[in-house]
Amino acid sequence: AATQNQRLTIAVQKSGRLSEQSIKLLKACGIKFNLHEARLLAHSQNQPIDLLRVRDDDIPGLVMDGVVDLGFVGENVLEETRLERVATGINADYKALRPLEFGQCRLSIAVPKEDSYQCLTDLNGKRIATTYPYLLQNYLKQQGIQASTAVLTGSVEVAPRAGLADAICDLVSTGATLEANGLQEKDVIFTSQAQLIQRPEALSPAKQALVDQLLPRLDGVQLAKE
Ligand code: PRT
Ligand code: ZN
Repeated sequence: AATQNQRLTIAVQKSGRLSEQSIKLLKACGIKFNLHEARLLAHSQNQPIDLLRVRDDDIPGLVMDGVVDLGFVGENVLEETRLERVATGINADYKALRPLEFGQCRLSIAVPKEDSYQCLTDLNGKRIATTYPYLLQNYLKQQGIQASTAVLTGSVEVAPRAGLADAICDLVSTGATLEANGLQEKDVIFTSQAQLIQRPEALSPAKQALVDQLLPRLDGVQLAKE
């Protein structure tokens, strides 16, 4: 495990919306990687740093469990994992190091365009399809709404048409997917961007020194982009 390893282990999404910019940011910080292979682990050529390339959903848990030292992940996935772990009594601690300037999106409730939806209370007794049941139920509870959920890990936007749910709660960036599926965005329940997070327990002095060197570089790269 990373905890015994003297190399700093960083989890990044293997292939998806956050992969390219996570790697690009690390490269801009001067860490060299060769990523041509379909390997799980990629060693840096110039630093004692390894990249672990996994599904984004696995990254918060790997960091919270200390299996890896750092992780690049969307706040939506991070907060969903945290809420799920808190609800099931599993350690959900982590250190937030930096918000990152990519992966921006929002988690929103949307309903079919022809729906007579006026306000959130119209969702009482309804079923909402989502990939984020903890974030959704947390929000509904705060708002005093009782609605059930249908958990789907993909194709959430087709659930109303398929008769599986009355509404959806899904990630939105441009809104094109909602539009293409005859849905309209009603309530934004969570706004998200990518984050760099660290495991809760202290790192070895050598690894901490690497992180202390990485963060100012990362700040410099992000500042330069503004
Ligand atoms: O395979 P793996 O599990 O690693 O990847 P994944 O398919 O679960 O995730 P991926 O790569 O789609 O997204 C990774 C992260 O990118 C998300 O967790 C968010 O933090 C962030 N992100 C930013 C988005 C979007 N924007 C986004 N638009 N994630 C998903 N979408 C989807 C959304 O679910 C919907 O299907 O894009 C569609 C809506 O986009 P618009 O532009 O049509 O509104
Ligand atoms: Zn995922």
